Amino acid sequence: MGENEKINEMNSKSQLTSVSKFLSLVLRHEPHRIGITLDEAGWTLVDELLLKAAAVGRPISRDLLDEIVAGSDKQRFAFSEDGLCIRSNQGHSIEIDLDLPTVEPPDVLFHGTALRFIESILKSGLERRERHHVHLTQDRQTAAAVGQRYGQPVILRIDARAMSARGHQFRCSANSVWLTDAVPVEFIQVDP
Ligand code: HQG
Repeated sequence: MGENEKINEMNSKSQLTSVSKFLSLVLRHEPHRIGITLDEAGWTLVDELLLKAAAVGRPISRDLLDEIVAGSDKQRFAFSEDGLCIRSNQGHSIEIDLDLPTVEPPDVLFHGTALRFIESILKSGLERRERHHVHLTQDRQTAAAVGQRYGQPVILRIDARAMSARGHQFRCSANSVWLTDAVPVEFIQVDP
């Protein structure tokens, strides 16, 4: 690959990341920022989203949007069956109901966090903080990457089977993020 092609590829990747972050912001946290509304399940009209984004100086082509929805490493967003609406698959802080059924979790789930949070987590368990749920993953690698966002990563191993046996409920988002209300300390082990 030539130098120019490399630069073009880097530019288009950083454009994808930047638009994806913008979409996370308006589809999970602050739709009012660009004057869109989400329905009770988090959906908004694609055409309106694109118009309003352009109006605030963040134009997104339909092709780019399709690429982000189809190709995002984490499948953060989804189109409705008729293709008219879009929503974030998880991660909201605003009040919406994704309407996911409760399901039996795998025996073990992981949560990636930072070393500086450990003392507090081992006192009060995992809390959902700004989001609707505590986010867990089946994949250790993913947990490590999430933990890395905050500093020195620590991976927590969650005894999901025991939690479920004690009546804690689990849901799984369309992009395979496991969601639960809270994880009490007794189900948490620091993964070596
Ligand atoms: C921590 C990404 C101290 C918790 C990922 C985390 C995820 C505590 C932070 C999604 C605590 C909350 C969500 C306690 C929890 N004391 N700290 N008692 N309880 N914490 O961002 O799970 O890229 O709300 O460990 O894949 O980090 O956005 O949650 O560090 O699915 O699509 O408080 O974000 O997806 O942080 O990340 P967050 P998270 P996207």
